[in-house]
Amino acid sequence: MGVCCVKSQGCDDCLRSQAIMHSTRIENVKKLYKFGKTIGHGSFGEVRTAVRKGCPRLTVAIKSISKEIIKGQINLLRTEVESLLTVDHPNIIRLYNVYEDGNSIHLILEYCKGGDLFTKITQQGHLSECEARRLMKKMLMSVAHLHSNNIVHRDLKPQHFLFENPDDLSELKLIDFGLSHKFVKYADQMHSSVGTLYYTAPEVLSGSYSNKCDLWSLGVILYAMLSGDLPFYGSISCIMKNINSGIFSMDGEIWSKVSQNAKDLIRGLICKDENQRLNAEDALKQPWFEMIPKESPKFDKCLLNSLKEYRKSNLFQKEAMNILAKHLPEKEIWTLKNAFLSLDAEGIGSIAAENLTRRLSSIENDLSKPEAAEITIAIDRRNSGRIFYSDFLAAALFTSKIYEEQFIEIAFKFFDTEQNGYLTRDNFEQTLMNLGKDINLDEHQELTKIFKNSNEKITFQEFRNMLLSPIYKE
Ligand code: PIT
Repeated sequence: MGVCCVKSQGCDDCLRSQAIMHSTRIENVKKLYKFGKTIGHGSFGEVRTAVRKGCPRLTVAIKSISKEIIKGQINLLRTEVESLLTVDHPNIIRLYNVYEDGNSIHLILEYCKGGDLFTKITQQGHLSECEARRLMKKMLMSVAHLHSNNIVHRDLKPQHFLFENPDDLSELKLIDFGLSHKFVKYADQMHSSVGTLYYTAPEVLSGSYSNKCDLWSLGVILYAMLSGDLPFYGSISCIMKNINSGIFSMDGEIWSKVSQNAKDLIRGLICKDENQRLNAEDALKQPWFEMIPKESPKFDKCLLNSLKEYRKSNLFQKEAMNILAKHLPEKEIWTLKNAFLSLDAEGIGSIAAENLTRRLSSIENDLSKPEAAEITIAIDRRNSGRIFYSDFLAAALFTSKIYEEQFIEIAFKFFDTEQNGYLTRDNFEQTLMNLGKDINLDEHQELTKIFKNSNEKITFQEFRNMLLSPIYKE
């Protein structure tokens, strides 16, 4: 050990030897980000804004967890990170990266500047049915996505839904996966007591529950949005007694103006019997949501062309576009997001590969079924038979050039971990590893070729060319 290890901010080697997470990047985050104000307190730590050095327009939220405090509960943090890396949905906060230094673990997260749903409800008293419907659909979609990936959140409450920006039509994002949990479908029920009481399902109080507990909480949130009240309130013992009875009222002035369809949905969610309670997919099919116009997917020439060209892209281009896509603000990808959601027939935030293939070959006469399948396979980066959101965006953006050039620089800096102005194969592979992405043998060889072509160092100019003149010649 060197002299620097006496201090907590040691050299890279000593930091590495103190690492407690498996594949996080050992880095002094203060070298990369300039920290700003504190914006919240997530589970186990404080959340601050930060600006990426060299990218003044890239603001992120950083949740820093003290290693001292997390000691003994490191598995909870690992599950939190694992959950965040698994999910990929427009209504779930993005985790960009995880760093570890001498004292802390830092989660680099998407920055939402519109405040939380709790503040909105308290400021407005209660929300209109139209607004509550729009927001509840997004909440259910985020939960359907979690559950389809075998993740249960366990701590849903209005404080954990953030608005991306202060606009009326802002996107809503689910945060705080500190209590999230992987569950095994149809197998063991989960045991332990978590969450905030008001929103907690009766079976959680008794310690044995499934992913259905999230649906109960969403029912309580919907109740709160429409009335500004809580279905179960009072002293702790009173709340627990009422939750256990499952009995609540929707009487009074406010409720007289609420539609029967909305009340039916609340009753379908705040339902004591888990087996009778709606799941997220079925809740989305309830009549209350029929008022929201269904969009049919718009495949314009530009989108179609981009998907077609993406098939010919190399691994480097695919992963770089994925990172770029993840950093684009909502307003830049609004139409692509809606195209994705309208293809998502099940409402679970991923598209079955065969659906995309069918759709592609039906809209484009000169595209054969095998060619359409080839496009789909190229987009299915997880080899899972399902297309995930950021991979779809990456393919849709590939030749579109609808994004501003600054985002190419942001993507480059993301891989340029040593900040030396070029990317090595190590930088690239390490970054993918941190994101939980495995590279197979074929991909390994593909990377060897790509880096060999650039003398083992990819400069920003070369990186930019690969993204802007997409069909990169070998
Ligand atoms: C923001 C703004 C903000 C808080 C957060 C993000 C927190 C995010 C978060 C916290 C977690 C977690 C995942 C995300 O597991 O005010 O952009 O504990």
